[in-house]
Amino acid sequence: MAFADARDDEIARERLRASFARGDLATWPFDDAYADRAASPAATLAHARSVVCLAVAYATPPGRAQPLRGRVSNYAWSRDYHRVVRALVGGVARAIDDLAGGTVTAIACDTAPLAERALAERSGLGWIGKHTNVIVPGAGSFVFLGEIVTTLELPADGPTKKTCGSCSRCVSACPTGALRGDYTIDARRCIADLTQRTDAIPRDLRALVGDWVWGCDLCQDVCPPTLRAGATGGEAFAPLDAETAAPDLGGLLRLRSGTFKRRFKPTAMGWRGAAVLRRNAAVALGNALDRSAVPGLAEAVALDPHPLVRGHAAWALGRIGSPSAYAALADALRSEAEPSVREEIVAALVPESRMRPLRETFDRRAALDAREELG
Ligand code: B12
Ligand code: SF4
Ligand code: SF4
Repeated sequence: MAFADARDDEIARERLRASFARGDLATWPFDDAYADRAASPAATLAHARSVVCLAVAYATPPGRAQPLRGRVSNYAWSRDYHRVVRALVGGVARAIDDLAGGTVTAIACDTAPLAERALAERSGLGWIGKHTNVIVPGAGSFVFLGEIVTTLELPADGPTKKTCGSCSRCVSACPTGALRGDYTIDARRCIADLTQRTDAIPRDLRALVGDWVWGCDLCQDVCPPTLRAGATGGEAFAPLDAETAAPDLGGLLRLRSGTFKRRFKPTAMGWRGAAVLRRNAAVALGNALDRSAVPGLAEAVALDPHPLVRGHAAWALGRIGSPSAYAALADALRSEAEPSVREEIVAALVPESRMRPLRETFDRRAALDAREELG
């Protein structure tokens, strides 16, 4: 726990604005007005004077890659952290209110428009690493942040002098090149973002998602202060069960609302719905390059009720590329009516390397036609 004063933070505002202007957070509804609010604790609580910053360690022993099973980030395999952290932070806030004899606090964790990392850094709770997560000395970066904004004046702590120094292990470990190494991230390339967006995962990034079906821990798994800290998370952050921590990909591809509500709704994986998880299973199965996945993917491309899932199953079949995968794609093309899925099926049947000469022929033909037309 550490204290910051509640003044507007010009530096955080400019960093947020710059990142939105670059389009780094284009999959989020963030704009300059959001940056203004996030940099100003008084927007969370009028007449705010101080912010109590808390870090709650959540690392439990990491999962291992297993054949035909998806990987889930450490933060998402337990009961939804929002409830756990809000209960903890709310308890401290209530104690402060009781002492003050009235409501002098407002709490935040993740969902409030508040620059939580900037506050953690300013209070000295930790420093922002090149993977853009706050690293708490002794606890590492697998920590959730929570804040109590208060009208009370509390003695402010100063920022820590610790830094990443010349280390850049996280930047090298990131499979999608999302981390620039200058403490900024192109979140559009981050697997944590790709696995929770509700539209299509850009085709050129799907192979880089690997076996992750929710979130990603790779940049933190190699971070020296985080490694040194080890599994510091309490029982509340242990996986709900083995299947939630490493779902069988075939089963996840067939996930329907009953199992979704029971298994995933209580976790932080529950907020985007079952179709997003089925889509992620399709991508992970494509990346497994295992022909035993073809029957399940063939069923999904033909029968899944959601076009997003049918489209990504088509991609996965094309990536596996066996004769039975191509047969399933050809069958699906005969019956598919949705244009976006038809486009995915065609792209899967005719990979980019084979499309290029076709396109060039087409472009040459179009150029000749245009020349003829011009006389
Ligand atoms: C949107 C969001 C995401 C997006 C974008 C992440 C991002 N890095 O911006 C996505 C979906 C990718 C994401 C992923 C994750 N997230 Co998230 N996310 C958020 C959310 C809601 C907003 C973050 C935001 O405003 N981003 C915009 C950027 C510009 O703001 P910022 O991250 O605060 O940026 C600071 C740094 O980038 C730095 N900075 C920027 N430019 C520069 C330049 C220089 C020179 C320097 C020194 C610094 C610097 O200063 C900025 C201002 O404070 C916050 C909650 C909140 N309200 O803050 C949680 C939050 C940041 N996420 C959290 C977590 C746990 C994660 C994941 C670890 C989950 C996972 N394993 O999949 C990953 C981590 C991926 C990563 N490398 O960041 C925690 C982070 C805890 C921590 N220790 O830092 C938060 C704080 C939620 C919480 N209350 O615990 N997340
Ligand atoms: S969470 Fe994964 S994809 Fe995102 S920045 Fe870290 S290593 Fe890269
Ligand atoms: S891996 Fe190295 S550079 Fe990246 S955040 Fe950790 S200490 Fe900093």
